[in-house]
Amino acid sequence: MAARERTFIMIKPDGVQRGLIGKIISRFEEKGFKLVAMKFMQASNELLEKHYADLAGRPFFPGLVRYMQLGPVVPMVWEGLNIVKTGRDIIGATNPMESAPGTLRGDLCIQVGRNIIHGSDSVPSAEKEIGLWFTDEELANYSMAMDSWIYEEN
Ligand code: DAT
Ligand code: MG
Repeated sequence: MAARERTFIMIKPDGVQRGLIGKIISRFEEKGFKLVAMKFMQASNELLEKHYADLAGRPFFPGLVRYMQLGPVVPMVWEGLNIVKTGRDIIGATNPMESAPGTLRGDLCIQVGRNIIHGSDSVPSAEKEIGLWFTDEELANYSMAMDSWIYEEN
């Protein structure tokens, strides 16, 4: 059976403006992960301050919150086996100058303050972030017909 681990992935305003929504979503879709929820929205200051609360003391924090409000974002919930770690691997290192080629950041952006995408860094942060951006009713409950071709049967 498919694992139920979930992660919070968000296309940032630069990813939206640069026309990368489809390409980014395709990477997760083609891998075999399941889309559970998605929105297209302008994020508020309050929501972003909660989302990045652990970085509140950092010098780049005000600029980060400003950047995340430059335009709409695409918050999403994705599900699959080991998805938190695998999602981070697909995204690449925080600073695109250190992100490996083949990762989204390694291939599609150049600077840390315009790094196009967010992904949760642990299962507890994924749970916190999913709760901040989505209500329980917004998380779709369905099974993917392809699952038995993606996951080994138990
Ligand atoms: P990640 O997004 O890889 O989880 P993070 O949680 O440490 O990285 O930081 C959140 C975002 O803050 C990151 O995507 C870009 C910004 N950021 C992090 N470190 C930064 C720095 N040294 N200068 C400017 N922006 C930074
Ligand atoms: Mg982070």
